[in-house]
Amino acid sequence: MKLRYSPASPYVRKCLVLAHEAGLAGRIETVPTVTADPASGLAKDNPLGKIPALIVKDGQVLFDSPVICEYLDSLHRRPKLIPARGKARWTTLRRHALADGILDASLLRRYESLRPANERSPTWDDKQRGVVTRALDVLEKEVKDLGKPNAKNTTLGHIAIGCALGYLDFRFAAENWRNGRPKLAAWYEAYAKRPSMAATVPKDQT
Ligand SMILES: N[C@@H](CCC(=O)N[C@@H](CS)C(=O)NCC(=O)O)C(=O)O
Repeated sequence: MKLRYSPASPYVRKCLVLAHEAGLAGRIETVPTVTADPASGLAKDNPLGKIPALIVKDGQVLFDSPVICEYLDSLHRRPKLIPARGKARWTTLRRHALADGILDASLLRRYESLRPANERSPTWDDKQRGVVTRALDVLEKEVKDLGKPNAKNTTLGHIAIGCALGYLDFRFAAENWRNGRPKLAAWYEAYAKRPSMAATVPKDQT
């Protein structure tokens, strides 16, 4: 499988962390892709022009990280990272959605910050920052339910939350999301040590 990839993308990271947890990382060939570069050919693979995009055996291209995660989770025989049914499934999907919401709002803020100063909207930035703040406050309340970060209880929900917090450290370190959220900070400190997270620490594409 080939994965359209950037080491800076938190959505890509989510897929790779899941691949590591599932024992599939060795089957994924990463294809460094600069989304803004038309020569990358990305639009041919994903008309939405986004990474991650996963090119599978029969040539089909899967995109949007939730779809890719679902596909990868179907390929292995370890305990599933997306529970098949029951409360565990809905809790996992809700956590995934909450963490992706943090990412979506943070990416909007990141893109806004890269626009020329006279085209930026502080109102827009405040709105997105508010989204992130509210979601983090919910996580601080719910983090006790995540349990100890270990291979046994890891789900896509945990992975997505870990990647979202890692992205805040990567791009918004000065805002220090840990302030007032000691329980979430402690959980993340332990979770970030998982080999799957340590192997995928974000960095700028060179
Ligand atoms: N919902 C998508 C979001 C993917 C996304 O926004 N990726 C960013 C990189 S972190 C991207 O490709 N941005 C390029 C663009 O929006 O033009 C997913 O979960 O895969």
